[in-house]
Order: sequence, then structure tokens, then C-alpha cells
Amino acid sequence: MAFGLTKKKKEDREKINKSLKKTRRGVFSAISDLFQANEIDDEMWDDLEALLIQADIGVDTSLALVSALREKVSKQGIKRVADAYDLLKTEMAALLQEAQPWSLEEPRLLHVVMVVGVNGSGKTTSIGKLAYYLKQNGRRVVLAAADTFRAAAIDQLEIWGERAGVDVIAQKPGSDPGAVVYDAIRASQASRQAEVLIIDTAGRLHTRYNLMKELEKLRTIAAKQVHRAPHEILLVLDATTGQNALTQAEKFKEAVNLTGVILTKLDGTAKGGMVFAIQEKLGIPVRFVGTGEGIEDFAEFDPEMFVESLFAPA
Ligand SMILES: Nc1nc2c(ncn2[C@@H]2O[C@H](COP(=O)(O)OP(=O)(O)OP(=O)(O)O)[C@@H](O)[C@H]2O)c(=O)[nH]1
Ligand SMILES: [Mg+2]
Repeated sequence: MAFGLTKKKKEDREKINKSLKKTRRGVFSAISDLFQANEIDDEMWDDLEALLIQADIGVDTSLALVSALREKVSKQGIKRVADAYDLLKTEMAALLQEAQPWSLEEPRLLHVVMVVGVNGSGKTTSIGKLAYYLKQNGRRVVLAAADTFRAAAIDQLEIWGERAGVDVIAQKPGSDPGAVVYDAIRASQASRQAEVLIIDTAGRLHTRYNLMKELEKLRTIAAKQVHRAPHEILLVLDATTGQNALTQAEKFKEAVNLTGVILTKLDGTAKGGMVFAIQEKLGIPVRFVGTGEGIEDFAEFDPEMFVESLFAPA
């Protein structure tokens, strides 16, 4: 368990359940209905394949999943539809990688987390929620306002810092983001004795300045100051943007060594199945999900819990 959150598991389950309401009502309830049939036949498998693809699971993954299921059902001599349904859920959860726990126990090593993504995806909001989440779990957190392009971006992070009750290291709008990261690491290591530093970055893809080059620069600055930093580079993806989010993700993956995804706005979409497509396309785990606009609308991602929620009764 990443942050020793056993107590919070139940709460996380409720948040995920609630945010998946739209997803569940759509294709996933049709999939559940399929398994109300009396017997397992070819038609059921064909329908399942079509529905999985419709559920934004990704074509390759859907085909592979159904073919693996069919094989297991036949090899294990499964006859009951209910058993095939259980197997589907198990196999779906197995497709999703579980994120590695953070090594926060090493006393003097600052854990540096860089948060990247296109504008509007929910970076700053997610950083606020993550800071709060860590703080609730007894971690000392500092935020770095390395999105220096807009004064509003710095203000927004400072507001989230206040809400979460953590310090924010910022400079004037327009200042060098690299200098902000440098200062923030120094400050985190010195007087503030932080355990986790979370870096907010700019998100514009379509302007003249080269976002990817800048992210690489920030990464290098962190690496020079802290052993193996940044320890995490989290990509924030807006679930409501579907395929578009996946295209963005590939660009970021080419530029920096992503370690995980924060999937936001799960509450505003029926595209919860995207979690599988992210796994297929990026091969990196979803680490957190955003389940609303409030500070507590955030949960650690857990494959089994997620799949259970997808198929939970509406
Ligand atoms: N419903 C919902 N809204 C969210 C979630 N996460 C973020 N938002 C909203 O998405 C909008 C954009 O969020 P920001 O955090 O400002 O996004 P950003 O990536 O920092 O944007 P830039 O700084 O412009 O690059 C805000 O209105 C947030 O309230 C979520 O999980 N659910
Ligand atoms: Mg922002």
C-alpha cells in the first residue's frame, strides 16, 4: 500500500463508485446484462467483444481479452455464465497494472513528483488534492509553482496550498521555471524538511515555446539536486476528452519518462473504460483518479476496486 491507507480504502471505494455512475449506466450495464443469459455461446462472445470496444477499452485489448476468456472457459470446462462473468472481472483487473508504492520511508531523501499535462487537464487541482491527501496521511509536503507563465496559475496553486495546509514556493510571474524548481528543492531540503515536493508545470502545447524541452530542463535540474529525482512524473489526463487524451499522452511519453497517470474528471464522463486504453497505449499505471472538483474528490487507483465499481449494481 502506497501510503498505508488501509483505513481510507472504503472511502476511496465510495468515491470511485460514485464517479463511475455515468460509465456504469452505459456500456458496462449492457455487459452485465449479457451475463444474465442462460448459456455461454458464440453470440455472447461476439456481443461482448463489440461492447468492450464501445466501452473505450481499446480494440487490441478487447480482442485479446475475449480470446483469452474463451480459451480459459473452454480449458477449465466452465459452464455457468456466472463463473464466466467472474472470470471476465478477474481478467480485466489483471490487465491493469498496480502502481509501485512510493519509497517515502528513506529518511533524508526528498521525494520529487513532477506533474505534467496539457492545459485544463486538471494539473493544479490534482496537485492540491494530492497534497491534501498526503498531508492527511502525515506527510510533509511542499508545492513548487513552476507554471510561471500566468500570474493566475501561481495564485491558483497558492490557493490550493492554503486549502491543503502546505507551503508553496513561488516566484514572480514570468520568472524561470527552472529557478523555481531549484529554489523549491533547496527550501524543501532545508528549513521545511519536506518529504514530498510536488512541481506544477505549464500546460500549453500549442504556443511557440517548447513545452517538452522545458519539462526536460526541469527534470535535469531536479536530477542534479536529488538522487534519482524526479521520482515520479505524473501525467494528468482529462477522462472526458477520450481519444484526444491518449494522443496527448503519447507526445508526453516521447518527451519525458512518465511513471504514472492521474485520470481526472471521472465524475463527468461515461468514458471510465479509458483506463484500459491508457494501459494498452502507455503501459504505465493509473495512480490516482479525480472524482470531482473538491479537495477530497481524489482516490488512489486500485485495479480490483475499479473493475468491481464498473460492474457494481447501478
Ligand atoms: N469534475 C471535475 N472537475 C475537475 C477535476 N479535476 C479538475 N477539474 C476541473 O478542471 C478545470 C481545470 O483544472 P486545472 O487544475 O486548473 O487544470 P490545469 O491542468 O492546471 O490547467 P492549466 O494550468 O491551464 O494548464 C478546473 O475547473 C477544475 O475544477 C475532477 O476530477 N472532476
Ligand atoms: Mg494549472
